[in-house]
Amino acid sequence: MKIFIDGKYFDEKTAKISVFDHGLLYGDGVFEGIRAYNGRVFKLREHIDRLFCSAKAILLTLPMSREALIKAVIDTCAKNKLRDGYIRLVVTRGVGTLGLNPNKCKAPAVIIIADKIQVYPPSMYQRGMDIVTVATTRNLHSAINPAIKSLNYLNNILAKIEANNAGVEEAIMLNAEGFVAECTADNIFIVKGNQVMTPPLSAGALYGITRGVVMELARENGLQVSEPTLTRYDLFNADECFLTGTGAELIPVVKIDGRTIGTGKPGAVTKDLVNRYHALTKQSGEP
Ligand code: PXG
Repeated sequence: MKIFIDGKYFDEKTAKISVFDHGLLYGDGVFEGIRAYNGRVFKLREHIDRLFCSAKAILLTLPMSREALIKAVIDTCAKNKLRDGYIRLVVTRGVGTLGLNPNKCKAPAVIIIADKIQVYPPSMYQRGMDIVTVATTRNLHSAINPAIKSLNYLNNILAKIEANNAGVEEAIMLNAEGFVAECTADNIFIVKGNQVMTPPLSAGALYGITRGVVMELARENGLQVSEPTLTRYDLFNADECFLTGTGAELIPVVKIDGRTIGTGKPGAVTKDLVNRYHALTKQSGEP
């Protein structure tokens, strides 16, 4: 495997960053998780745009232009002959001193890893997931804004551990007001009649790329799409529920906090959106 670090390619064993990198010392940095399908990188420009937005929010000036980053991602896939897989693009604050001050960091580090990912077992896509709400809430907008895809994922990791301790794979995270925000690495949707709903960004959801694609697919299919504030009650009483994310793609949810959702099987709207999503990933993306 060839890994891109600051314009050079390294083997897996020699791809290393400094112990003084503030990405490691403080989680000071931003990242993207991107997928390639059929030799094309899916929604690459959208991911690069979100990376720039995350970087801007943490006052990190990216050392490469949008076009150069796009080219680096595509080149890293090509070097690894990766036609279907997962790309992790990381930008850290770079090497600095012991001490928080980011001004002591000389230059941000850009890392690109092109590999494979399997977030959930295939049987879970067939049967649907069982998920739970956990105690750890999404960050406040006034703390680390939850829209920033930063290297500081400990909040979500804690929520994931709580889900695992409850014997399930994914957690619903509420915001500080008790409204549904999203899951630890996925956005959440419910279906009620011909309405498809997902929490708004103001509720603490990440501006998910897959979320946006699925909203568009649902609209094209004549469904009503909205972003209301949702409570657990709304989830429990939905006809269908599913999660979206670059890693997970689109996965049905059939049980939440012990309540069976709809018929307890992946619903018709969800299955249709899954098919449409797969059809789209096969036909689009950067060459
Ligand atoms: N919410 C959070 C908190 C995320 O981290 C999503 C929603 C879905 O967003 P996208 O843009 O991917 O539709 C994410 C994305 C991993 C992994 O390594 C995590 C994500 C994506 C890909 C891989 O587990 N998180």
